[in-house]
Amino acid sequence: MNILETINCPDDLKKLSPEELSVLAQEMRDLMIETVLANGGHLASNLGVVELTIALHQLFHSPTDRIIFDTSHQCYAHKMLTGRARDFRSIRTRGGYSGFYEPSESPHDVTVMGHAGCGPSLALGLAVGETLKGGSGYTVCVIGDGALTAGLAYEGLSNIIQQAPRNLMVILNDNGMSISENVGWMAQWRKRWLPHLRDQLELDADFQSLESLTEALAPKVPLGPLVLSLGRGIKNVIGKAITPELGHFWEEMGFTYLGPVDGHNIEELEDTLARARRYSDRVPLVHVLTQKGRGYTPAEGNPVQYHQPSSPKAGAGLTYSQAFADTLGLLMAQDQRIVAISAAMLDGTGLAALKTRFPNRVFDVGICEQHAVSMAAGMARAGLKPVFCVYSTFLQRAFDQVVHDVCLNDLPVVFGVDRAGIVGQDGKTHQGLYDMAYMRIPPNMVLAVPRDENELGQLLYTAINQDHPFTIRYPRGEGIGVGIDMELRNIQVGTAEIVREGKDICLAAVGPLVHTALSAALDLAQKGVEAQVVNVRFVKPIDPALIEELCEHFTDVVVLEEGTLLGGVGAAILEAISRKGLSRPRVHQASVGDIFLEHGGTGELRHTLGLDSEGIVERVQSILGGG
Ligand SMILES: Cc1ncc(C[n+]2csc(CCOP(=O)(O)OP(=O)(O)O)c2C)c(N)n1
Repeated sequence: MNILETINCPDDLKKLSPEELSVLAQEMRDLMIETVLANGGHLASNLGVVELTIALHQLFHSPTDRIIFDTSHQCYAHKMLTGRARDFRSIRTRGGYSGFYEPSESPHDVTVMGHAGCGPSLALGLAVGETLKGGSGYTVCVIGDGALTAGLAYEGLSNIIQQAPRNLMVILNDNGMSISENVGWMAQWRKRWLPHLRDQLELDADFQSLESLTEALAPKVPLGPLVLSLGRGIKNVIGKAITPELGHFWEEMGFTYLGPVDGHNIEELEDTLARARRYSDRVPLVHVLTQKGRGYTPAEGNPVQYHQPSSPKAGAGLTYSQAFADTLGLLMAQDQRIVAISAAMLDGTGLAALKTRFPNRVFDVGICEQHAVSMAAGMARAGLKPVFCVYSTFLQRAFDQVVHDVCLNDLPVVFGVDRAGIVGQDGKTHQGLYDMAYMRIPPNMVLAVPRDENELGQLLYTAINQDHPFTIRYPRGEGIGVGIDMELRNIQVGTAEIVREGKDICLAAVGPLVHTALSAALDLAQKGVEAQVVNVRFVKPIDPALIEELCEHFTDVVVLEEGTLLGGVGAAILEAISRKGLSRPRVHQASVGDIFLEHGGTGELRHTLGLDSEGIVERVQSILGGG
C-alpha cells in the first residue's frame, strides 16, 4: 500500500514524517500525470501546488477552515487529500469527479468555481459570514498571478483590506504563468524582482528556522519576546536592503506581506503559513513561488502546452478556432485596421500564431474580459476593426460592456465566441450555453451561427465588412471536415438557408446541429417521413422569410440548438411566431434545457440530451405519432 492510499482525510496527513510527506508528494504527482494523460485535464498548474496543498491541509482544518483555490482548476491535490484519491482516475468523466471544486462531491470543495478572479470576494464573504455566525473557522484564498490580472480580484482585495477580517489569509501562488506567459503589471513586477526574490528566499529560509526557535523559547526566557520582535525588525531591515521594494505594493495596499516562500518546501511553507495565521492586526498575504509543471520534465519545459494537454482522443482535423484564426489572418493581411484581442486565451482561440505574425495588432490583455470589450469599443471608436476572440463562458462576465460600451454606441466590434455549446469534460462552469440568450438581447447586435468551418470564415468576412456589433458563435473542437472555399463571400445578414426540402416537419437548427439534423432527416426518410432541414444561421435578426415559411407550411417545427432552453434560437422563433398572433406551427425546443450541464464526453452528453441524430429521429417520431 502506498502512502496516498492511507490518506482518507486531511487529518491523516498530520501523522506523517517530513520524509513520508515528500514520498506522498511524489505519489500524488504520479497519479496526476497518469490520470491527465488518460482523461485530459489541467496538469501543469496542479503539479505546481502539490506541496502548497499538503502544507495547507496540514495547518488548517478543512472543512471547518475553508480553503479556496481561485478558479479551482488546480484542486487535484486537494481532491486527493480529501478522500478522493481512490477514485481520482474518474475525474472529468461522466459520473466521475469534476475537474473543479464541486460541493456535491465533498464538503471540502467550498463552492462551485471555474472562472478566475472571484476567489478574494468569495473568501471575504465566507470570512465575514463566519464572524457574524460566531464561528471560529479560518478562510484561506489561494490566488494565482494569472488570476490577479482580473479586475474582479482587486475589487475583492480592496474590500478585504477595508473590512480587515481576522480570520482570512491570501496566498499569492506565483508561477509567472497564466495559461501562456502572464501579462500586465504583475508580470512586470515579477520580472523586475525575480533575481531579488531568490536572495530573499534564502534569507527567509535562514530566518525562519531562527524565528521558530526564538518563538519557542521566547515565553521561557527573560526578555524572550523582546529578542523575538528585535529579530523580526532586523530581518525586515536586511530584507528591505536586499529587496527595497519587494512587498511594498502589498504593504501599501494594506496587507502584511510575507515571503517569498519556496512553494516546494513543505516545512518552510508550514512555518510561514503558521506565522501568517498568528498575525491578526492586518490581513496576511503570503507570496509563494511555485513552478508550473513541477516534477514532470515535459510540463516543466512546456507549461503552456501542459496547462491543459488535449485529451488523447482529440483528432487532428481543422478546429473551428483554427478556421476562425486562419480567416482572420487572411483579413488582417489585407486590412491594417483589423486588430485581434484575447483575454488570456491566445493559444485556445488560435490567436497565438497571429500574435507572432502581427505582434502589434494582436493583444493579450490578461484575464480581463470586461476590459477587453471596453478596449475594443475604444478601438472601434478610433477607426479600427477589433475582433475579440473569447470563450462563450468567459464572455458572460462582460455583458455590461457589450451593452453599454459596444451596442449602445453601435460600434463595429466583432465577437468571435469560441467554445459555444457543449464543451464536455470541463463541465458546468465552462459549458457555453448562454451566449445566444444574452448576446441577442442588446439592440444593434447581429448574432450568427455558422453551420460548419467553411461558413465560419464567410461569416467572419461578412462581419468585418459591416459597421455594427456582430457576434459569431462556434463550437469547441474539430469542424465537420467540409472543404474551405478559396474565395470569401458576403452572406446577407438575416438570411436562413434551406438545406433540405421536406413537407412533414421542419428541423430548424443552428451550428453543426444542421449536419446532425440532415443525418436524422436521411434516417427519417427511410421511415417515410420527409423532414425539411433549415440552417437558421442568424439568431438575430431572424429571417422573416423563414418565419413565413414555417407558418405557412408546417404544423410542427423542431428547433435544435446547443444552448439553454430560455432565450436562445428556439425562444426567438417562438417569439416571432407569437408576434404574428399565430399559435401554429407548434415549436418543439430541442436544447440543453434549463439546467447546469455536468461534465462528460460531448458525444455522451449530446446523446443523453437527445441532441444526436438518434435523439432527433425519436423526437420527430414521437411528435408525428401524436406523442
Ligand atoms: C474569467 C476567466 N477567464 C479565463 C479563464 C481561463 N483560465 C483558466 S486558468 C487560467 C490561468 C490562470 O493563471 P493562474 O491564476 O496564475 O493559475 P495557474 O494556472 O498559473 O496556476 C485562465 C486564463 C478563466 N478560468 N476564467
